[in-house]
Amino acid sequence: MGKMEGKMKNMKNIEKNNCCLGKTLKRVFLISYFLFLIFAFSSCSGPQKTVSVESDLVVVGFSQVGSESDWRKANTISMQDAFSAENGYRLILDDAQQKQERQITAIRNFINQGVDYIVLAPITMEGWDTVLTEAKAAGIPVIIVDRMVDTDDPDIFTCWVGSDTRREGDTAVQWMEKNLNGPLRIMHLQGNIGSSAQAGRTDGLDAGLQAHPDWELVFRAPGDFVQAKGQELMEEVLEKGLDFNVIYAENDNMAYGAVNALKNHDIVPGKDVTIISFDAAHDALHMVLSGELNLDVECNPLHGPRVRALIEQLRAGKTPQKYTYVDEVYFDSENLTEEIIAERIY
Ligand code: GYE
Repeated sequence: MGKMEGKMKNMKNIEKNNCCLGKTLKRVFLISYFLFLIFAFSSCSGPQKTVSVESDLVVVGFSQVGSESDWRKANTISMQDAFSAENGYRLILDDAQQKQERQITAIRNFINQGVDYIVLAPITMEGWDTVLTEAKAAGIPVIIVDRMVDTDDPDIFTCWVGSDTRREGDTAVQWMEKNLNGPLRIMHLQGNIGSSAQAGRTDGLDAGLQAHPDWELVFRAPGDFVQAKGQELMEEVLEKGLDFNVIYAENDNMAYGAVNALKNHDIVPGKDVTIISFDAAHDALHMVLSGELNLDVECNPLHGPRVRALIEQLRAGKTPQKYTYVDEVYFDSENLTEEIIAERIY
């Protein structure tokens, strides 16, 4: 092979190599482009998918009173479980920390966000007309849960579910009539003044006081359903040296506080003093069994599935019953057992 021929061959090889290199580059480019398209499409469809899944969820704004008691905490959990994403809901939970202004702000935020339903556990009965009229004008159904609202226009809310707290008070009074011998000197720890839970239980006791001249009200003050406040009030009463033989605590947490205060003063709860409470939370029921509490009137906090059932009726175009009262019982040493406590969720 001559020199010239050799050079030509080398040139061809270089050309051939260049050509292969070009093809390879082209391939790499095409593959990258292809991969880029796949990535671009998949990343486009990602968020779209999430949005469409999310937009299928029914949005519920829930204005909760606070977390003042075991009852309230159980109630919040019940709502969160019932309105989970698996059940097709997105729950926006607002804890108002026992302040009505915060509940009103929360409802206005729900209206601005355009939620599908508003659920309100109202701290007090009064003061809802304006904001609920705003919700109605925005076309958002409002379900009231647990406590009542007091309004001249019941059309500003769709329906209500909760406890008959006046009946709970009457149950306690009937139990006192049957189980205690007068004269009674009663020390009364009240819940949030102006809430239907307080009003019902207080009205029940007042009717009892009216009917029994040998029942005397020694002390009455609000402990806002909070354990620490119940204990503080009880300490105050003990320091004042007031004489009493019954404590009527409008919820379990205030009863726990009262029991602690009695123990601090070497008074035996349930024996030296009869203690009546409301809610029937697990810890309180154990105290009924051990004899530290004498009566616990049940107040059921498991409203989540009940509120969901109401919303499901509304979604199906039905008109739910305006008021739904939950059936409740009471517990004392006569009817309570470990098995009963073990079966109870709350
Ligand atoms: O008894 C109390 C809670 O509104 C029925 O509120 C509810 C009451 C309940 O904090 O423990």
